[in-house]
Amino acid sequence: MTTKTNAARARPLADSGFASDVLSGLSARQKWLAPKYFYDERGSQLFEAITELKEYYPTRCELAILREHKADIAGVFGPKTALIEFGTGSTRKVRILLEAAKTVEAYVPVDISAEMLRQEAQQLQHDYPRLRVLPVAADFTLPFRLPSAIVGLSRAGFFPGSTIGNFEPQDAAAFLRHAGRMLGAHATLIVGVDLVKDANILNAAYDDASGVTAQFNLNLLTRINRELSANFDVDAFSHRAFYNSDRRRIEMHLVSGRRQAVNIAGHVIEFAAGETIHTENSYKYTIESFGLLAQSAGWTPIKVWTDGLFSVHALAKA
Ligand code: AVJ
Repeated sequence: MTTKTNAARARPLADSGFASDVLSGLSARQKWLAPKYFYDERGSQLFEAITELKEYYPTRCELAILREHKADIAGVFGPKTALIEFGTGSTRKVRILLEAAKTVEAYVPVDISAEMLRQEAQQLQHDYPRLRVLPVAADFTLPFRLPSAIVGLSRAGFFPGSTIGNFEPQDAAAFLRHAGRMLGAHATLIVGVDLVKDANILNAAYDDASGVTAQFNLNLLTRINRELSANFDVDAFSHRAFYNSDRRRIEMHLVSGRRQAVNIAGHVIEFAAGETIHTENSYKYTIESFGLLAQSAGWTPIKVWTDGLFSVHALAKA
């Protein structure tokens, strides 16, 4: 047995998924990496900084829509409701709904990052002593077991942030179907969705003047260097983001500034000058196109709140 095999065996399971995803993505003809890997500690901090940029409107718009319409949004929940949030980073958004949603008796934040989840749940429980806060550490895209303490409550889902934009449209439909199965009959679902708009606004939001989004994108290479003992020369790559209007998506890439070879976990990956790694898609919808997608996945659009830039949809089981 070689030393390399031993090293690979010795890695904790959680890392081996990252290593094999990176190696398979960088072995494809169009090199690519999954955007979920942006969010190590530094990446999460950089994303927070993105949400404060003047060019990055989605977070600000969604918060304003939630604040302005919280009573209306809470109005779609049943009389005794368990609110299940898919992929809770922070509880900042759900807190706005909880202020208005007096019929919510239990809150189930679901997130893969167990430590952040525990802290957020504990703080929320402290602030809402009468709410049953029941965190579930799980990958929200896969089936998970709901806490037995919510039996007898009607169920509503919450999926803010336009995270759904990271999925290919067919995967977004598959996710909505999965959420429908998890929530059961008569459920409702509140989803935040970024809208198609002028390409200049979109391009600025993903290529800000101060370069924070560039740092966020490039941090993926720093993370690979650290966690997979790779040797990317991060300065030899640059950030590229543009709106692909045919596919209604922002694409983010990392562009190799020169021909180069990189070692990653004992493998060699070669780059031509100008070759890119496709690191993210952020799909944009119209109110209508998202409604159709939801319908194709077993949901009926019942209400939508928008400021023209961003939208919050209420869906009910078809
Ligand atoms: C967290 C997926 C909603 O697509 O706008 C922000 C991620 N990427 N700037 C988005 C992101 C670059 C963000 N989502």
